[in-house]
Amino acid sequence: MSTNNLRHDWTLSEISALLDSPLMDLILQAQTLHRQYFVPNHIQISALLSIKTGACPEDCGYCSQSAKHNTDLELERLLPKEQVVAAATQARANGAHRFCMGAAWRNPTDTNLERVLELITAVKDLGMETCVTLGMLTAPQALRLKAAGLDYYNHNLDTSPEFYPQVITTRTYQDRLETLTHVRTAGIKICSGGILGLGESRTDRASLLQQLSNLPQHPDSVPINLLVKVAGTPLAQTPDLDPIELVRVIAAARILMPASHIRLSAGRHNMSDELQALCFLAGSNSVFYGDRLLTTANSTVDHDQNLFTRLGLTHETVINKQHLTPRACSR
Ligand code: SAM
Ligand code: DTB
Ligand code: SF4
Repeated sequence: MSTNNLRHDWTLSEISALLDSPLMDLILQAQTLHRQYFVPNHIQISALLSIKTGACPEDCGYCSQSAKHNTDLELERLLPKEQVVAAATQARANGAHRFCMGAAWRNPTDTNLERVLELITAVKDLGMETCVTLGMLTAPQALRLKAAGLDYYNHNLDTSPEFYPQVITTRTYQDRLETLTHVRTAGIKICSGGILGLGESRTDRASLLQQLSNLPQHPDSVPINLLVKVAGTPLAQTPDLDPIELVRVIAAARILMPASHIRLSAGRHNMSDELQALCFLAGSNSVFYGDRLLTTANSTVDHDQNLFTRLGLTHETVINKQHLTPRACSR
């Protein structure tokens, strides 16, 4: 199948019908499509580093880094290049081939951006793919990131347009879509997904998937985060999402965006190995890898290496700055 067959006109009722369908049918359809687009049993792994932590002026209700919430977080200014390179080198030694750097900004100033460009160059020199998530971007900023060789920009839609105002009030849905337009126009690959377990309904989850799959191009990478409840945030007391719902959303994302990497993202730390295996069966083929996410714990590297071995999953590594890449098959 070629990527020309990808659809960008999914209706809400079609997506809701997928989410409502019997789980085994949904998983079978997702895994069948997965094998038409990707090498089976292969996952992409990205390491994360918070390069500027906390004191963010946005009010995202789930986030430990918002200055509006009373969380117990140690603030950090933009890290020096040596510290970032050391972290990327360690991530590469652990087996990660993409390094994703996150900054708690509403948007980068041009001075901030200048420093991030240096970090991108330094990480690329290690032979790793680069991803950054810096908040909103202008069109010229996106072009500068592209010129520095940035591979991916992460900017999530987070939830449905309908539920969004209950989670974030300081930045609009439209702002997010505009940043994605600037990133796409600059020719940078898009990483965009959302968070589940915020108290949204199944219809909200369908609506988020509709927004993502009806973008002019499907995001290359779609992170599906499960809320990590952080004490002091407005969403800390939200009831747990039924884990089967996470599996359904992953399977639906795989069906709607068959050529995209679907990343099982935040929340793996609290998931059983069996739930993660079900998510991989449902079409997830990417994870954040490393003992930490941005400010919270992730599944440990030891645990993941053991899990990948038990499941027979393989991934790319970087050796002598050369990518060994069994790539997606028909993209
Ligand atoms: N400040 C930038 C922004 O918001 O675009 C980048 C960093 S932000 C932490 C990246 C994404 O991480 C958010 O959009 C959200 O989807 C996810 N995230 C943040 N806190 C989370 C939490 N407590 N649980 C799950 N996902 C979370
Ligand atoms: C994404 O979708 N998830 C990552 C990454 N993009 C930047 C961040 C998860 C953050 C989880 C909470 C924390 O560690 O602060
Ligand atoms: Fe700031 Fe990003 Fe956290 Fe929102 S998710 S408060 S923008 S760091």
